[in-house]
Amino acid sequence: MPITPTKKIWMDGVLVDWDQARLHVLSHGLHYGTGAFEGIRAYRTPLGVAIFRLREHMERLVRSCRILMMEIPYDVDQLCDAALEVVRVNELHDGCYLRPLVYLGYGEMGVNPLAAPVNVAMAAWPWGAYLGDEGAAHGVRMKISSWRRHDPNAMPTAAKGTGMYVNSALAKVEAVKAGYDEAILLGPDGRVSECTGENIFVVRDGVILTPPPSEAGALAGITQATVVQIARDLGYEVRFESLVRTDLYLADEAFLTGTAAEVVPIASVDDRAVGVVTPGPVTSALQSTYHHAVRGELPRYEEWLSRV
Ligand code: PPE
Repeated sequence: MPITPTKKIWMDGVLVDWDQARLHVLSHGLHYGTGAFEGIRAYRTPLGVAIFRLREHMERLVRSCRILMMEIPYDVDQLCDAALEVVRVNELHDGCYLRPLVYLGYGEMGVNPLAAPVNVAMAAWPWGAYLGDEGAAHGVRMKISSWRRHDPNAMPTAAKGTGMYVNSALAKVEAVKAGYDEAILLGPDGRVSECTGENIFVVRDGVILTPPPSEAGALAGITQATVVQIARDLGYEVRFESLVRTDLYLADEAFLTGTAAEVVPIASVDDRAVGVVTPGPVTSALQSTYHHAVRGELPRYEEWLSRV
């Protein structure tokens, strides 16, 4: 998806012009995928633009870096302040997507990362529907990938590490080239893990099921956790449960969740239609409640917003 340039990018504590946000071609992270990132959204609310679940995202960034043994020279409060500043200086009053990135910079070559500098950058720009407006409204066509998700002893699946996204890109390209919108990856044990940039849910007999992230080798999605809470508040039963591919084929409804994607209904998996209408009633209720919560229209979820 194209990027719409804004004015300033925060780099190691300094706001630099968008076009000047450059780094050396021998930066460690570019060669070895040694970095961690977040994807965060801000939305226009009746009381001004607000970042959704900012602190939870920055806490996950810090956890990712702990796993990767990269010491961030900022604490969670400073990272949150930087994010608020980036939205403010770029005057993104209608909302935006934020991309904090921690990466090993220039100065060391060779796999051993320990002496490389840890750099931090944060950019924000307006970003539309990740899987398209049509997908968000009428559902996406999914394909189970021939690529497996990482074995947690090969790649730390709890970390949102930059290098791990080679696996996502391989699966995404395979799905798109075959005419689908998005891929579903199975874990090394054959159970459903997640998608290339989203978690997955199914609805069966009125119960909402989603794979438990750590067992499934999936990222513990903040949108997944948000939707679980919203669903329980709406009175649905929600269970974290392992799924196999036929659970997807036989689901009454299925949907994806992610910061960039938001809540997106699944129309089909491997050319088998999911349910009778897309979106189904449960998906619709969750999609609509999420839409209102992130936009500050539901007082119950006010604590999830950080006003800029
Ligand atoms: N799994 C993966 C692999 C993933 O990348 C994401 C977020 C999720 C699950 C959902 O996590 P959360 O956003 O906390 O609900 N993917 C981010 C990056 C997408 C990209 O293409 O870049 C995102 O949604 O911002």
